[in-house]
Amino acid sequence: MNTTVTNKLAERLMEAAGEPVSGQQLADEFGISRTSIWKHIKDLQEKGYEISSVKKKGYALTGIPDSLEASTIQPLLKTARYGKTMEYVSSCESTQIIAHQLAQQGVPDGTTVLAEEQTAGRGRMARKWDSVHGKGIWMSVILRPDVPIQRAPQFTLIAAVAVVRAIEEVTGLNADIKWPNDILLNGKKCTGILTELQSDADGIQALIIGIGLNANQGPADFSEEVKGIATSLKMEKGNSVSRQELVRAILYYLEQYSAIYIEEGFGALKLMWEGYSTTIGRTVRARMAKETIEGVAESITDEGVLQIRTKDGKLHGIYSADIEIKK
Ligand code: BT5
Repeated sequence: MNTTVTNKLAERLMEAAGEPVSGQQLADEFGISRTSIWKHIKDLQEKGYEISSVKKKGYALTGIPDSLEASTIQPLLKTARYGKTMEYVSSCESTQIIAHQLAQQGVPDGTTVLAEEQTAGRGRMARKWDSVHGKGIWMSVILRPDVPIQRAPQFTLIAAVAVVRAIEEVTGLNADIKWPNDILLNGKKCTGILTELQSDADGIQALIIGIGLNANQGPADFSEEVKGIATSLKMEKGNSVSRQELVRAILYYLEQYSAIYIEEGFGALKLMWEGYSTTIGRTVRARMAKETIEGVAESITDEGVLQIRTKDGKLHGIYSADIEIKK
């Protein structure tokens, strides 16, 4: 069976928004027989699409499977480029690995990799990322911004704002950003962001923005290690959320905010970032590779650098750290 046709058929029925489309019309549009259309419909039903066949009127889509396959997400997209090229796998070690390989093959800006499950999902500094099957959003977006390398780390901040906006829009939940890469709900982590870089003498070749979002896990879905510090949107909201809508919204805001950042710099998005941040104004402990400091997180610069004032009155510019909020 030609899976491209099956996916296109799914898209076509989604666009019809529940209205029946006749088998003959579909056959004409796709240039195949009505029997072939029927076979593709059967295939979609086996994949979990709910399609009713309405007498004399045709096929109507009444439900889509809870999957991150391109065919379920692409019809929803409101982006110009992001997500237009999508790679979906049921299981992989890490979507970052796949994205790095694709980036080297020259895929376009905005190419997105999605997985139902990761067997070796990773965080910063080779930490593990819990990525249970079918309940979270494990995605990597390949960006090809024309900016100097020094401006790469701020994409983590941009992505954080995009994810918080998406969570707000789709679920109504108000999440907070803990600088630089954590998104929290009621103080617990629901999303982590990992920005990796491919560069050469000419500058950035690709940025791989990895987003791990806990959507529909229950407490038992987390490993012992993260149980006490992690949460999911479902756990906070009390009901399941649409992963497809979330991916749609994340890609939308990521495209919007990246464009602003590339054109105008972080300053243009700083106010919004600060509005969502739980870090500014708090006493924090910042653990870095070589030292740990404690002080008040006063502000963030236009370069995305966190400014911490220690008790001795000194101001420290922090580029990356693990932040513990004290009060
Ligand atoms: C991060 O690292 O928060 C970045 C996570 C990025 C994950 C995405 S998923 C798609 C893409 N593919 C990948 O392989 N990775 C990216 P960091 O700040 O270092 O935080 C890691 C820490 O978060 C761990 O040491 C745990 O304490 C905690 N953690 C692990 N899994 C978690 C989960 N599912 N939810 C909340 N916290 C978790």
